[in-house]
Amino acid sequence: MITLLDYGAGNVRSVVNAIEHLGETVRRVQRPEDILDAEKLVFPGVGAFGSMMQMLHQRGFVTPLKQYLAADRPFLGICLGMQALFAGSEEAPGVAGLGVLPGFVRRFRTRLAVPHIGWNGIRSRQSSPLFAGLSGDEKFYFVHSYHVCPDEPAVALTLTDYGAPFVSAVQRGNVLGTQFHPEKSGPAGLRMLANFLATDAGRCRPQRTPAGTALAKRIIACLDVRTDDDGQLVVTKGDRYDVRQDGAVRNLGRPVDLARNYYQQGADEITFLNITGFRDFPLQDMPMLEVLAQTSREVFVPLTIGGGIRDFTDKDGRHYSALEVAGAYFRGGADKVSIGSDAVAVVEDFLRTKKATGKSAIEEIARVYGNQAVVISIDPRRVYVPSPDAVAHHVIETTLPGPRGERWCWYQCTIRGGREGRPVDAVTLARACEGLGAGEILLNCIDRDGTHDGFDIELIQAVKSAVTIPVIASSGAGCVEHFADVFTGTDADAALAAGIFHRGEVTIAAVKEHLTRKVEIRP
Ligand code: 1PR
Repeated sequence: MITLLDYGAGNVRSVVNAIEHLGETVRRVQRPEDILDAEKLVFPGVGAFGSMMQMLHQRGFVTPLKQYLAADRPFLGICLGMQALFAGSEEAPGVAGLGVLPGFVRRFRTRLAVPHIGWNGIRSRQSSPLFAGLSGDEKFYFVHSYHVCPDEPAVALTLTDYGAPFVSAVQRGNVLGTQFHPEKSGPAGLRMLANFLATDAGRCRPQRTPAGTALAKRIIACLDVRTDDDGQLVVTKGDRYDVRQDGAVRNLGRPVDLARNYYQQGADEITFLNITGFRDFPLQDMPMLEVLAQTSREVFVPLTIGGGIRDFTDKDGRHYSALEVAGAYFRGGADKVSIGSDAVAVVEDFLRTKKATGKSAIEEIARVYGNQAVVISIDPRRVYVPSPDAVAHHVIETTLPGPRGERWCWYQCTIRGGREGRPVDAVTLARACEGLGAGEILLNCIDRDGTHDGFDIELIQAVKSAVTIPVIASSGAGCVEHFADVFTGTDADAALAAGIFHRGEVTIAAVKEHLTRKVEIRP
């Protein structure tokens, strides 16, 4: 029996799912005494350092937790749950941590993007029960802006490089902590969790210790989901966003089955887009929440869900905020939500008024769940113009001239699944959303969607060079070479594809094999 310290701040479902998947039962701490009764305690910190400590105090958990840790009983802190062990954090000046390990938590000082999001490696510094069965070449999923700086070098269990080395796991006796999320780190993460759960795990080192580690470029499988004409929830796929063939919605499979298959093939992330979310309200579309719940029981990599994340008033006059919709998705097992049409409306308002209201979906969700949880899905379409100053938008020079030989174009944002063009360009939208608190851009391209012509390199590089947050290149992948092209031709952080995976034309494993030794990837 594993005891889970859940102080009610958010989604710890994926940790529960991972532990149950490994055959253990989970009991949640209800009362302070439950901490001292634990055989093994897992503490997946969620949210921000200050609010975490406040809630631990309010619920009377601090004293028993310190007693438990002082007695050197088995403990695994994950992310913020590891940071809590230290004296305090720059994230919450003046708030004391548990102070069990000497040292402090500091924000990354690097020219690289912060938060540090994605799959990175570890370099072991000592032996540990966590390492049984690891080769040392594995990558684990990170998402954080702060990292621990222990005063005692001996507690550093692993280092990871991001601009400079930082301590990515700690160990003192039976007290262990990881900055990365084992529950979201695929088979390697499950292995590490299983090692913690095992009663007889001896200490060892991974087979090798790499000289350095690097953040991987991510390969993402995207599932566009909607109900077909028979009312079944299916994965569909558009051709330049037209999902109908001979009048019927294309049906390429069942969402949970495909997601499981992509996880097994090595997808670094899975994205679900509820493509009719703009007209149906997701909280009345419970099958989508069920898809998410089922997927998160079997798929241990980050899950993003989008479609219909906006304020909504139902027919009885009940108002739901975008934050409530997002909250339902996070509780259902999502790690990130993606906002499409509503982001365009927010940015149009922002450009008109030059003021952030603090109340937009982007700002509110980022405030409560963190910037890294907010993805902006952009659906742009190329518009050719005769000269760079023909429109008041971000115009780029193109190597693919237009029908009248135009050498210039801009990328018009659309809403409602490409049905309506709006007077804002993709570069401006991405930059504004970053300013409002978005953590990542999912950059589609209607002209390329479903074409197999390759990613729109010009669009991707224009957006990537305008923001510091990660950009996911999407639309047009037709073969493994296109993934190498997008990673060598742009600074995209991830590449997403749909049609070629759904039709079995290319597997994720084949993409990774092609990228090996050309691009840093998760093996
Ligand atoms: O506007 O917040 O409700 O979100 C709706 C979401 O649904 C948006 O993220 C929007 O991109 C998506 N969406 C709406 N209509 C469609 C459609 O296809 N008719 N799908 C749609 C967009 C685009 C990609 C696709 C890639 C890769 N899908 O995600 O997966 O283009 O495809 P490929 O590899 O086959 O080329 P809101």
